[in-house]
Amino acid sequence: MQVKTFTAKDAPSAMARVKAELGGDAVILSTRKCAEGGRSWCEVTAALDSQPPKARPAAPAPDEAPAPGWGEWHREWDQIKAHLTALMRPQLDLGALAPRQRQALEHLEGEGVGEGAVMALAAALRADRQASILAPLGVMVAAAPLDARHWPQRLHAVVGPSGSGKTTTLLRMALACQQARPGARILLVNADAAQAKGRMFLKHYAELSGITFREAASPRDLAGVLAAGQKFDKVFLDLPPVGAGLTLEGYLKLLGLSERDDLAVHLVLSPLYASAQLSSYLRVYKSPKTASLVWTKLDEACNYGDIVNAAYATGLPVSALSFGSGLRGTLVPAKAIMLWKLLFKHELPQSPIEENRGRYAH
Ligand SMILES: Nc1nc2c(ncn2[C@@H]2O[C@H](COP(=O)(O)OP(=O)(O)OP(=O)(O)O)[C@@H](O)[C@H]2O)c(=O)[nH]1
Ligand SMILES: [Mg+2]
Repeated sequence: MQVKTFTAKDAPSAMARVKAELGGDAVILSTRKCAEGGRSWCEVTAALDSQPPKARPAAPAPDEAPAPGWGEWHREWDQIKAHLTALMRPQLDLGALAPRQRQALEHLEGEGVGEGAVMALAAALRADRQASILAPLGVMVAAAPLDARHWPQRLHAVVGPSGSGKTTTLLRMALACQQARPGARILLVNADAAQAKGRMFLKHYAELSGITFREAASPRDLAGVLAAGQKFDKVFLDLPPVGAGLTLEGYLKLLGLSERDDLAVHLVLSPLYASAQLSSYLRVYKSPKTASLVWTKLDEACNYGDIVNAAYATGLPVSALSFGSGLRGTLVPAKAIMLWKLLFKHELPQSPIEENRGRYAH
């Protein structure tokens, strides 16, 4: 992430410098008119995502990580945490921050970012009044774009709540892989036997695209399909929502997948859930194998604070963003700059397909 301040005689000239140096993808963080000794000028601070972030977010401290299991005490613990945060809030001297840092934090709060994450960001900013909000935010919310370089695993599974967009995400992942690696042998496996619609959908598009499709109705079937699928370069696995009273960790054990080191599990979520619901999903679906978060239905959301909340609670990077129900041009590998545009400008990622450009901006 490059953050740079540009100075020019007026705002249009400063913006022209931003565009010339950082290009059209730059996000404007602040614009300031300055005057001194009869001289006036304009300062524009802009950011550009130049490289994937080097540092993965630090693993959350044990007391921040979602606890395994499910029960009444989770709700109580959430309430205790909320009270503690409310008590700590007055200690958080936002006045010690630079105005633009404070504005950025207030914007994030309005966006639905929870108090825990806001306080952690404020604490990081207090150390440096010059620092851009994107510095601590980039550490808290990492992007690991869903491509072969970042995700070399052979087996990719999607998990998540019912209707979150798992099946459509999986199919778009398989199609993107086919496009990126023509000739690659790809296997699509449906292990969600209860969902006739999703199964037919996957089967239909797999056949149309020349991708091999298999079904597995039980853990035994799945073991057989995966064993027989050794010759495939990439295997994409559609898993059903985890049943009541179970956690993903337990469910993966049941399926014989918990020890596989060629497996990456992507948790598919949308920012449309209430915050208690999101916390409960994160508890259920955080497991040693959960490797990334895929955000869907961004086109239907009115704010995006949950992207920060989920990253803060789990320490997981965001791998892909989905912003439409169609199959083409609606799922993109996540980049940090796309997250900042969502959070600060409500701007959806641009579709890679020319004819869709601009359709989704709001
Ligand atoms: N607007 C919008 N709709 C989406 C997006 N992603 C998926 N959908 C739609 O959401 C609905 C559910 O998607 P699925 O992929 O079937 O979700 P699922 O998680 O597999 O659902 P179950 O298998 O029933 O648990 C479908 O109508 C999709 O077209 C998105 O990014 N934006
Ligand atoms: Mg499905």
